[in-house]
Amino acid sequence: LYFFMILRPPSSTPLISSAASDVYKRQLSKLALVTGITGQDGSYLAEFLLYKGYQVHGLIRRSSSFNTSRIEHLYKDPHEKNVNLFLHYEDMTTLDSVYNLLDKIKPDEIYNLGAQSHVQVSFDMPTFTSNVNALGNLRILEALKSRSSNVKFYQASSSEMYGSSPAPQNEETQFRPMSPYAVSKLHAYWTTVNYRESYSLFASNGILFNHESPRRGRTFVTRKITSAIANIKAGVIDKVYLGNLESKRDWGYAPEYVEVMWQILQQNAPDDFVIGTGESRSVKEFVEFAFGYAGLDWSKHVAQDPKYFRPNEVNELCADSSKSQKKLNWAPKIRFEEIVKIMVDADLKSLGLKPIGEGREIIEANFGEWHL
Ligand code: NAP
Ligand code: F7E
Repeated sequence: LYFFMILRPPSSTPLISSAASDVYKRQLSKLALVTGITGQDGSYLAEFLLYKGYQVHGLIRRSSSFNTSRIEHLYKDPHEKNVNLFLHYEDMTTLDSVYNLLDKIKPDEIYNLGAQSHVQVSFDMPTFTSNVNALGNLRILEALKSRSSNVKFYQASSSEMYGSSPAPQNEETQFRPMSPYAVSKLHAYWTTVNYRESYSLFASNGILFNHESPRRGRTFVTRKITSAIANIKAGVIDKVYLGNLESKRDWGYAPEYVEVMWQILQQNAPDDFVIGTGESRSVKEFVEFAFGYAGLDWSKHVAQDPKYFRPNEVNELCADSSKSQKKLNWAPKIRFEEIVKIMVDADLKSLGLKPIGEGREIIEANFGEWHL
């Protein structure tokens, strides 16, 4: 992928041709712009939208090492026929080309997933986190406002915004953020609401609770655990060091959550929706179940290191998704134990080890078509 990008550097000759919007529209039903396309959710969303017949434009940031591994399988040389995925260099901290891109691409839908998404890192890099997460959202909405556009806008809001508010949390629950990440996401949440109400933009928030997958970044706790299990099985490491094992999270399966992002933008009116499974488990429960599934005794391999404790911790998140169930007819298919099995199996397989096997069956039984 980088090979093609280097041949046609976006700054001088973007993957867009000069007759851009006409060329882009072609016979495709819709056109989407996705920030954060190289992330866990962005990569699944791109896959889902391409399956739905969309032309997808993704923003990727310049990096001296590859950051596109999650979308390599979707990318084609733009010189080929029937190319429906286009990438543009951009950074959420500037969004220099956002006006230009809106004019050229004329997207029907924008999914704003680009973020510094690591809560602990946000304590170390608070101003950067706000610049990307809070001001990045504002930069896009300002551009949309000035174009009096009909574009539908999705903001990736987070259950972290609830912070210390007692579980279960729904759309009416008070926000009490406990990290710079949560504060930055709250800024973006309210900006989205404010621009909807002030300028009649179609702008919606998905307040998503934690969602995981084999594509989850390895520094988030679930993937850190499942990846460590595979490495322990392979004899590469003997121990994994974690922080707080008592906090509880509502863990769902990421591919299901990108489907609902799309659904939120297919509503007749913009609105805000909580999405989660309604089941909250502790980090310790995740550890116990994952190690048990792989046939390992967790107490021999898990240790704690104070460096993974946060200055402030969200104790329990658990979604009350009744509004989404009613209005979007949405209910989660994949539950806690199934997610763990899918992730452990995928990490075993990636190291050339034999998966236990149930993970594949769970995906086949619940998905088809776009997510196999
Ligand atoms: P992720 O894997 O960390 O992906 C974040 C994406 O944002 C990556 O593509 C990353 O690019 C991009 N990005 C970061 N900084 C950027 C910058 N300065 N300019 C341009 N792009 C930048 O996150 P995710 O789990 O897919 O989550 C997607 C969105 O949902 C995020 O906004 C996150 O905060 C939010 N969210 C996630 C969850 C969850 O449980 N996963 C729950 C609620 C809300 P690189 O690949 O180059 O780093
Ligand atoms: O932590 C504890 C940690 O980093 C989960 C992001 O996608 O979801 C995610 O944020 C819990 C916390 O996710 C380690 O203290 C223990 O209580 O996997 P995490 P998160 O902070 O919940 C929300 C909804 C988002 O929006 C975010 O973008 O696990 N924990 N030991 C640890 N966490 C990490 N990362 N590493 C540890 O070693």
